[in-house]
Amino acid sequence: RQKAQLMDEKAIGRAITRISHEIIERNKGIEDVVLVGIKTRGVPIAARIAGKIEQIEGIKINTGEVDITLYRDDLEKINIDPVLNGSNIEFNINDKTVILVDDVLFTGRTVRSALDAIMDIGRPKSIQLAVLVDRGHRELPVRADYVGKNVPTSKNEIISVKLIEVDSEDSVTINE
Ligand code: 3GP
Ligand code: 5GP
Ligand code: MG
Repeated sequence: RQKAQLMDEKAIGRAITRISHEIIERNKGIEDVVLVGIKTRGVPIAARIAGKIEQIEGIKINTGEVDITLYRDDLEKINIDPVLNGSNIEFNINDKTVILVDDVLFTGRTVRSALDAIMDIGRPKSIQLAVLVDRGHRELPVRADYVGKNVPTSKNEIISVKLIEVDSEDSVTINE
């Protein structure tokens, strides 16, 4: 059951623009910054941030992806670790600031697994996290450095993130 729309196309666009500016500001430029999107919807969000940063700074930013599946039978249950299915990072991440990008941050388990995947590949200078929606309920000491929108949820609510690249529309809604 759909309850309310939290973000429309314009709001998502503005959040991505703001996050892009924040990334540039916090890192004093983007010379050493690379992006890694977490599949599925973290990937188009990373691509949009890369496009926006290129628009602002005139520099192309390397963008890769990791594919992590969470086996969660029950939203309320703490579950086994997420599984890394693969990654596509075709550039050097040593001494880079790697910014992980995902659509929704919930327990933090997917991000923890993505951190493992990144550290297997190389030794970044630092790793930061950008998410479109932070819905709370962390089960690990994980926080996002860049947040599109903080959405307090109950555990049985679900945030639906739709992106044009995947779902042919841009919207964030809260469902029950
Ligand atoms: P995503 O691949 O774009 O992140 O996990 C498959 C999809 O199910 C996810 O899309 C996500 O949007 C949606 N989803 C909704 N609630 C959850 C949840 O609690 N865990 C996971 N892993 N996915 C969820
Ligand atoms: P976590 O590992 O932090 O529990 O969950 C993060 C991953 O699960 C994200 O990749 C995200 O896509 C998905 N996820 C968790 N909760 C939700 C939700 O309410 N809505 C959507 N769309 N995805 C969710
Ligand atoms: Mg996701």
